[in-house]
Amino acid sequence: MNYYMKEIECAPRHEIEALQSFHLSQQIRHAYKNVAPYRDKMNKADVKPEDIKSIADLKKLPFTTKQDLRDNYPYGMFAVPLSEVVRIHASSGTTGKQTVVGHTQRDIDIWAECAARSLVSVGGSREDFVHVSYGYGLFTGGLGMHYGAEKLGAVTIPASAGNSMRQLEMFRDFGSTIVCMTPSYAISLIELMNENGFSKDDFKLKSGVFGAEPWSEEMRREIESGLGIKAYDIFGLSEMMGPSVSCECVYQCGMHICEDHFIPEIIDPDTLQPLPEGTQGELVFSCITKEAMPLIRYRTRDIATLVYDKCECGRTLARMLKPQGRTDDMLIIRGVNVFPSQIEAALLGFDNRATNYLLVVDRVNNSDTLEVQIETPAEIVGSIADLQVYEKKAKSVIDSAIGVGVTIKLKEPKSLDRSTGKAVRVVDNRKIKNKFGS
Ligand code: DLL
Repeated sequence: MNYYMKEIECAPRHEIEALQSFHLSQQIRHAYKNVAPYRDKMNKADVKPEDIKSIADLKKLPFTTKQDLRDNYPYGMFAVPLSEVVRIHASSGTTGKQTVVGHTQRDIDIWAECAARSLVSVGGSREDFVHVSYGYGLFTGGLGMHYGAEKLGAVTIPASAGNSMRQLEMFRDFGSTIVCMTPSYAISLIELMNENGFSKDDFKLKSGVFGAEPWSEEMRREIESGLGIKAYDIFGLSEMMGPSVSCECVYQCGMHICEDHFIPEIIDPDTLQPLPEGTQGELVFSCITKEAMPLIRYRTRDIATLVYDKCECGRTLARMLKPQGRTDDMLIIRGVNVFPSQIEAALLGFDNRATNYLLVVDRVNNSDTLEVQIETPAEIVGSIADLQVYEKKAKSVIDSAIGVGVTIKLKEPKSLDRSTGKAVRVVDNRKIKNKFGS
């Protein structure tokens, strides 16, 4: 088994915790001294930096939310003078005002090291050709994996997202071995390969790190068979760093968190109380080595589970199991909580070709409706009887998976949008109506 930093990745738990306690107490002093919003919050909670001596004291600290970052837009959460900042990234702002994140040179170096660690944990080495098809720019996917691949010493291919035929030609001509992209973009590329006579045997690809959006085990199987690779999950958020906060290893049983830089917690999003190991809840992170923008108990809104037992790969770093989605993506349909990822799993379990789908939520006569739009498989387009059977079967598997009755709308083949980045899977018309007060 190869590791990028074995001494950390396989350290005994007590050593990891001692390191975290040390960095946490330093970080709290740094944040209290240099970031007014943290100082104000801690004063209000009657906590002083001296009270935080170890990770056991973490629960004394107030939470930080995306709203705090928005309230202090753009630079109010920075802990260093702007002359120390070498890079800025920003979240897309699709759910409100965008949030800005700064990095010092040391922050960038640590990020690159975490990304190199991820690539090694999926079997990468300096012999690899790392093809980066995440978008480059304020989005962290492209530059994050780019710096990691260079740090590793691999051949880095900064393809960025889009221009999809060219991506396939580059896979073939440049000998790409590891790909980095969103899972939904991988699905679009597989479709394009099949339409244009490319075979997975034309490529030397062996693995890929896919993240930036939730994706199911069923989707993993489609990507693995379509590209002839092992597909690994990678997680991160721009507020903390970007990709490589955590990444799977070759055992594909949860993403190892870079715990020397990030302390994870799981809380109940209603009571805000920490939940025990193995319980699903909201993921909270504290960034304990970030210089430019420390994040203390940041509520990610992602729903996940933490496990701490030693992995078969030898790593002792805590793992987060595949995030189910975000609390703000969860749909409440006639009082029932539904995650889009549950529908994806049921749909692909029924028909593995149904990788492009759209959920349209509405309110009709004061009752919620959920329409699942699926592209009709080309083979059954001409047969009304086959279409009816297909629709009925799709409805029955989804209804029983989520416990709510849905409507199926079969769409023309290729009529739904294809994604090069994060796919839009849900259109919630209720939100639009509510905005206007109805
Ligand atoms: O998506 C960073 C990233 C880039 C991660 C490339 C992995 C690969 P943001 O745009 O700030 O950053 O979005 C962060 O995306 O809170 C999750 O809701 C979601 N997310 C990221 N990775 C995963 C994943 C990047 N592997 C938000 N599974 C996070 C599920 C993910 N959701």
